[in-house]
Amino acid sequence: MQLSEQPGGRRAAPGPGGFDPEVVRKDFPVFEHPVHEDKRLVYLDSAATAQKPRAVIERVVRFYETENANAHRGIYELGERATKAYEDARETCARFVNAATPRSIVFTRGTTESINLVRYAWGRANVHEGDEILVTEMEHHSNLVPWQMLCGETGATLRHLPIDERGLLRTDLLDGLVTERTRLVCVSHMSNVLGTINPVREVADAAHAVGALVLVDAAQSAPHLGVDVAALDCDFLAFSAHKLCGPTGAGVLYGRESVLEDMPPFHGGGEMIREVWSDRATYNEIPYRFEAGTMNIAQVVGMAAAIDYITALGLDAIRAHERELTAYALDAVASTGAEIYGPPTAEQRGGVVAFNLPEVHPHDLATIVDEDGVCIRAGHHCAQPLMRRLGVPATARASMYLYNTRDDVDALVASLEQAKGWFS
Ligand code: C6P
Repeated sequence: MQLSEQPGGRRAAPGPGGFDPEVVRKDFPVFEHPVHEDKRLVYLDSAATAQKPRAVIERVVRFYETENANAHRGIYELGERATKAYEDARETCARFVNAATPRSIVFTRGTTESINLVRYAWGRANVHEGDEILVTEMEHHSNLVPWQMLCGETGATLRHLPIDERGLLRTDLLDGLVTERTRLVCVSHMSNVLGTINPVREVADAAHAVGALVLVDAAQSAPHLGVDVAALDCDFLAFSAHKLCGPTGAGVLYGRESVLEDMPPFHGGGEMIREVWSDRATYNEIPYRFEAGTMNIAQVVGMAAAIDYITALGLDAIRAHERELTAYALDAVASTGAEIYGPPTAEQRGGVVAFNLPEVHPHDLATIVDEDGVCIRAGHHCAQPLMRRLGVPATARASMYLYNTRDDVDALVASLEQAKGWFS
């Protein structure tokens, strides 16, 4: 962690439990810059993308200034520095998800690409007519549309695990929905709309009992809860750097080593090959078999710096802070008369609060609160089937992270109250 110096060179004192969001906030240069000329930035859209601490920005700059070359190409010293930074990042990611080996870590551009890699490389080889893929009713389009496409290509059937009225997964229905025809179960660890934290291990056990594999969309959980692929017992897990304070353009696909070993490549091109003839090629070992062409090296290095940053702060401390802030936000937003979607308690959800104010379109709401420097997202949040299940076309959504404080929630609520006044 890069603790910010206070004026006079003293470090700010940490709050109870050693975690103080006011101190953390100072690590993020974006908060030094007002919006709308003089408004304090109230950033409540971290589920879309997180802000970047100085440690990450400086690491990317240092890479470009002192290590920049292509990875796994140049045998000169600069090239070796780039390769080392890139491969060190793989080890950081392996430790972060508790993978047994860095060979299980494939770099991608983010969660969406990670899931599409599985769709193409694993799906085309393993999913056939008559097979079934099970997804949940709360999936982001990234963990839904690729499976619709794969089913369309192969003649497999897509099935859906419903949610209940509180936005919790109906795991009681797993027995009937996971059958000997099921090849893959795809589940989000934490919903980007409802915030629901799903019982992934229970889903994985049901899938494995019939020989199916499990893919976990950890886009929201990796930054806020941390993930442990051994404890989850998943076969694939995907996340993006940009939601955990890292750069855009980098992400990870974790794959169980034995599963990756048996998978054909995704993209064809440089570095993913062992030997090439004019009419055929043999392929590299894992994970390089899945990393064709020049990768986003600086972004991957920045992702490792982001992981170092959040792990130094402690995922448990981040989660405890977000749980406390979410409980506060659930009460505060409810006090405006808004309808809130998702589980009722902060224990069951991450720091995401999707809501609607009666009679106010969420897009209008987001535009109005922006005038006060408050950034929230409005829309379907790339989860249109879930919106239909909730019976709404769209919601507003406030999402919190390690740098948010009660002041941010208070600013949102004050702005919502003002917006209500305009529409009454
Ligand atoms: N959700 C949101 O505002 P990418 O874009 O590939 O980094 O992540 C896709 C993705 C996959 N799964 C979940 C659960 C997600 O939340 C996201 C991204 C953002 O909710 C942008 S739509």
